[in-house]
Amino acid sequence: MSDPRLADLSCRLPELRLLTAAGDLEHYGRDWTRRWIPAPLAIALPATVDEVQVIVRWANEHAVAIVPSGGRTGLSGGAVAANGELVLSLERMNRVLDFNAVDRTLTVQGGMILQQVQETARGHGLLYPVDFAARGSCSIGGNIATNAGGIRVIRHGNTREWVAGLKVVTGGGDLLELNRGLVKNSSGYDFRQLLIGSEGTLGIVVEATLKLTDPPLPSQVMLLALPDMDALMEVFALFRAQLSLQAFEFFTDQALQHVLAHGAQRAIDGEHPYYVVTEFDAVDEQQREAALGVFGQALERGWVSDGVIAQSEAQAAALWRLREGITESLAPRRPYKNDVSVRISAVPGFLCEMQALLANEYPGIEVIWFGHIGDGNLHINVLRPHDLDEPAFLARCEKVTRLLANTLHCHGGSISAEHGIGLVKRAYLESTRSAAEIALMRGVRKVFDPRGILNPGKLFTESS
Ligand code: 2HG
Ligand code: ZN
Repeated sequence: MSDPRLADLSCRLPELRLLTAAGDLEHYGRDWTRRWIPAPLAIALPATVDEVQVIVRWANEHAVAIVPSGGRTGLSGGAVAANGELVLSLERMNRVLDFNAVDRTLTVQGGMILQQVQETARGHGLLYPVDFAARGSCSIGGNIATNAGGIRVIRHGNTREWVAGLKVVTGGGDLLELNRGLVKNSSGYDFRQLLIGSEGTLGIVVEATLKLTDPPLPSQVMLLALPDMDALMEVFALFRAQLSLQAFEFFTDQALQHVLAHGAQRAIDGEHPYYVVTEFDAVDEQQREAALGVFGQALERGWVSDGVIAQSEAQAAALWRLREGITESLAPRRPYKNDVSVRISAVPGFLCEMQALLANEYPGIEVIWFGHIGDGNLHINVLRPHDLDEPAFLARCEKVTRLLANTLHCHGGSISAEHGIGLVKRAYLESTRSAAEIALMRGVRKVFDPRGILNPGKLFTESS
């Protein structure tokens, strides 16, 4: 190791796997945002909690920043290393440590891939219910760091609801064992909850004890075509009142066009402004009949223009692909991403106001709307027009986001619903959190990470 700091780290941990090849720096230094040029100092792949602690202490002594790294599927620049940081990848810490059938918990290392968590739970006849399209690549530690949500929040809530215990290494190098899987624990501040959603700025999640639940009931998947947003909200209210919803997701016709161009199969003929993919419990014939009845009511009232009910698992997967394939289909256009939330009741007002504002201020700009409308979480992807270069596009997007942030502020919403703040949204944090809150956040960070070595620059700038 030519860098004396790395030589010292290798000396302290001769077994530690350290990567410095250009390809590795590039691979581990970026996440799915693709906006920053990766430039980490090196990549460390510890295999034990002890190694993580030694690395953090070494980083404190040498004033080297650490970027904790999972699957790097994040969309807000939270796992980017563009400033000579050490990327601390948890990918080798990916084992199951314990399954407890009585407690219904699964304890895993922080680098375990979400899909493996889900499959392990299934293998025990139980369910880990947090789910989203990046399941095959994202890590549980990253899910916890961003309080990831996804497509089943309407039924099961966010990641926060499913963490019974955490082991974290703080920015000072201490190992904290938080809540230890307890169901009840009224003994002061719950640091576990504070760590969830802290975007790697307070501690590194090395182990998590996850709650599991009953396996899902047999379900049905339906695709609906809708004429307008008011109708969509009526359908949501009707379906929520009459069926037991597992998911209720929406996308626009523009979003659909991108997924179809990317190889998905059209399921409904004609052009409709909005679509919903919904999944609900359908245990027996009676429930399936009831669902058809509810669909019939929506059709009769003109809230739905067309619909399809999946008749097989393959068809259900094909309908889900129309929604889950949107991100991948847009990726080649490197969209500017927004991930916002408002209260469910505020969705139609917010959406109409934003659409009108955007059409007025930025005619011709292509904006793709989709998301978890049943939770009030909308994804707004802005696409670069072919005649605009990247810097000009980004400058325009910043303006759009400022507009969005102001509108969200008026609607009492959040600039990040489930992706985190990261580098992408840190300039807009104050549209969602008050000055007093941000001052407290900075203070908390100082307590957990006195030298500010954990993921600096994400969430907020370090200077003030
Ligand atoms: C989803 O809901 C993800 O599919 C990604 O949160 C959203 O690509 C996006 O903007
Ligand atoms: Zn989402």
